[in-house]
Amino acid sequence: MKKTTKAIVVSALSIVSISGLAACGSDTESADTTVAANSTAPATPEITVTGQWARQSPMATDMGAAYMTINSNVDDELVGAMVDTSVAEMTQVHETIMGEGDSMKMQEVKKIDVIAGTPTELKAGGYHVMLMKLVKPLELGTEISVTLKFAKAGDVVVTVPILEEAP
Ligand SMILES: [Cu+2]
Repeated sequence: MKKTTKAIVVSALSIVSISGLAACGSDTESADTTVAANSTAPATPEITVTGQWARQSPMATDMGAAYMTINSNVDDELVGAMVDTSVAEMTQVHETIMGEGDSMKMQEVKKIDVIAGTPTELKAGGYHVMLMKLVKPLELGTEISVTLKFAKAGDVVVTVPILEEAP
């Protein structure tokens, strides 16, 4: 009986060390990721979004931005975003980049890579979901529904609260 117990302990340890190696290799060579992906059955793409919020929009602007942290169990791509036309007429995925001198500017991005197991942050000064031509101001204490479009996971609908500052 004791021998059996030991054998189980040893195999459990070897599993830990193998997964440890895979984790080290995954951010160096993409070949390692491919090996890891092939060694198990393909996982169903699953997206988890946390910390989502959109800034209360001042009356003077017709633009707003939504921020969040995206987690995925497989490598995926955020390829677009949508809100209902009762909220904003146009929605784009943007990144904020440094312009000339200290100026900041924003540009649309075709996609954001979402790496399995690595949180992808959409935050002020970086990536964000841009709400353009707001139909009405984003009012503190209300919520909007944002549809995120992923290459593999498809549409993911997120309820986004309107806040003054990041939660
Ligand atoms: Cu923007």
